[in-house]
Amino acid sequence: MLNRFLSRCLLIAASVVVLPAFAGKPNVVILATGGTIAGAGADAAKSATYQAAKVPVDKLIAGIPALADVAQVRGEQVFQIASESFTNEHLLTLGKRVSALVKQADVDGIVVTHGTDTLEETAYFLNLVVKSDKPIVLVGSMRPGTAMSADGTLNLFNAVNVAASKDARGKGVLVAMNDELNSGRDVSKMVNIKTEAFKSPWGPLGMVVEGKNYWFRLPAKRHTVNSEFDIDQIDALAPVEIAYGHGNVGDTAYRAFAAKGAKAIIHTGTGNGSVSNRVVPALRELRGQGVHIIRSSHVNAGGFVLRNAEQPDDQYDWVVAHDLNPQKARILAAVALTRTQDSKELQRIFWEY
Ligand code: DAS
Repeated sequence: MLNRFLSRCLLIAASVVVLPAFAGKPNVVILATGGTIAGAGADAAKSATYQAAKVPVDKLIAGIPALADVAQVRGEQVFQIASESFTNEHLLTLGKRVSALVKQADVDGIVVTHGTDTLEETAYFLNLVVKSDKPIVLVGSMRPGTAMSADGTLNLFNAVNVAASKDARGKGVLVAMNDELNSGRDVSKMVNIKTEAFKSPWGPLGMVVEGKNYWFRLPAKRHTVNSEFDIDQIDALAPVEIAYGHGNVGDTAYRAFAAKGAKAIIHTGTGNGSVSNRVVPALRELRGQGVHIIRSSHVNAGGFVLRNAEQPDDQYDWVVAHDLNPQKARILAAVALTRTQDSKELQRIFWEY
């Protein structure tokens, strides 16, 4: 009897002692996947010569003591790779881990540290399939932590601040780089040698300065809790490939992709997603064989492809990618094809997401 009484007292004392240390601090989980933010080089004067995906998540966290003032932070090393090597399987594994964590009452926000090369693809993917309004913030860096004026530390500090913020809820997946907060849908890596690398054609959603978020606009397209897609119901993504349009282009790549089983081909067109007259017959033939043709643009500051402008999309039964760049169009097509093969449904999805 006495033992039980004493053990109860100890339990209450322990909870009182531990709680104040983190009383009121949001719980943020950092999922690390590699990239430059985990990179290391031999020379502080060389910001572009280093090895990506070397520093483990616990060392990244330990390198920013100020995080303890922001949130109760813990890390998980999901992968340790350069992001150009991401596959659909990596996306599914990461998406399912994020989905499991955001369901937990003791998780208030998620940060994903990620290589910058395909960060925009992962951000858009999570924006489409994770059904939660909790902040999910992707972050990377353009310089390794060993370089002078490395940007990763402040980027990660900002990302944790945003993930711990109530005002970041319901805004879709966010990308925190260079003090800016961009939508995971819109943002793309526009420059590969500046810390100001990530831009959205339609502008950032906001900024984070000294740990405070300043919002200027909200996402207009469907995302997260308002999405019809759910990672918990997706076990494989459809094979979708991207072919690049240019002067003197032939139809070899398109035919090769179809032969390898592509369910859709993203045509990266010039201008308004234009298609060379040397390629149109092959695309019409492939459409007839059931392969979806989706016209995007390689205009990188904001391609905007309209139906039946450069090509008779209604007659050919093709889809247009709206303002999505080719790599984001691939993500959306790969997710959409898990639910529909109908081209009119695909076009609705491209207008709405
Ligand atoms: N190779 C790049 C990547 O992992 C490094 C980086 O910029 O993060 O995406």
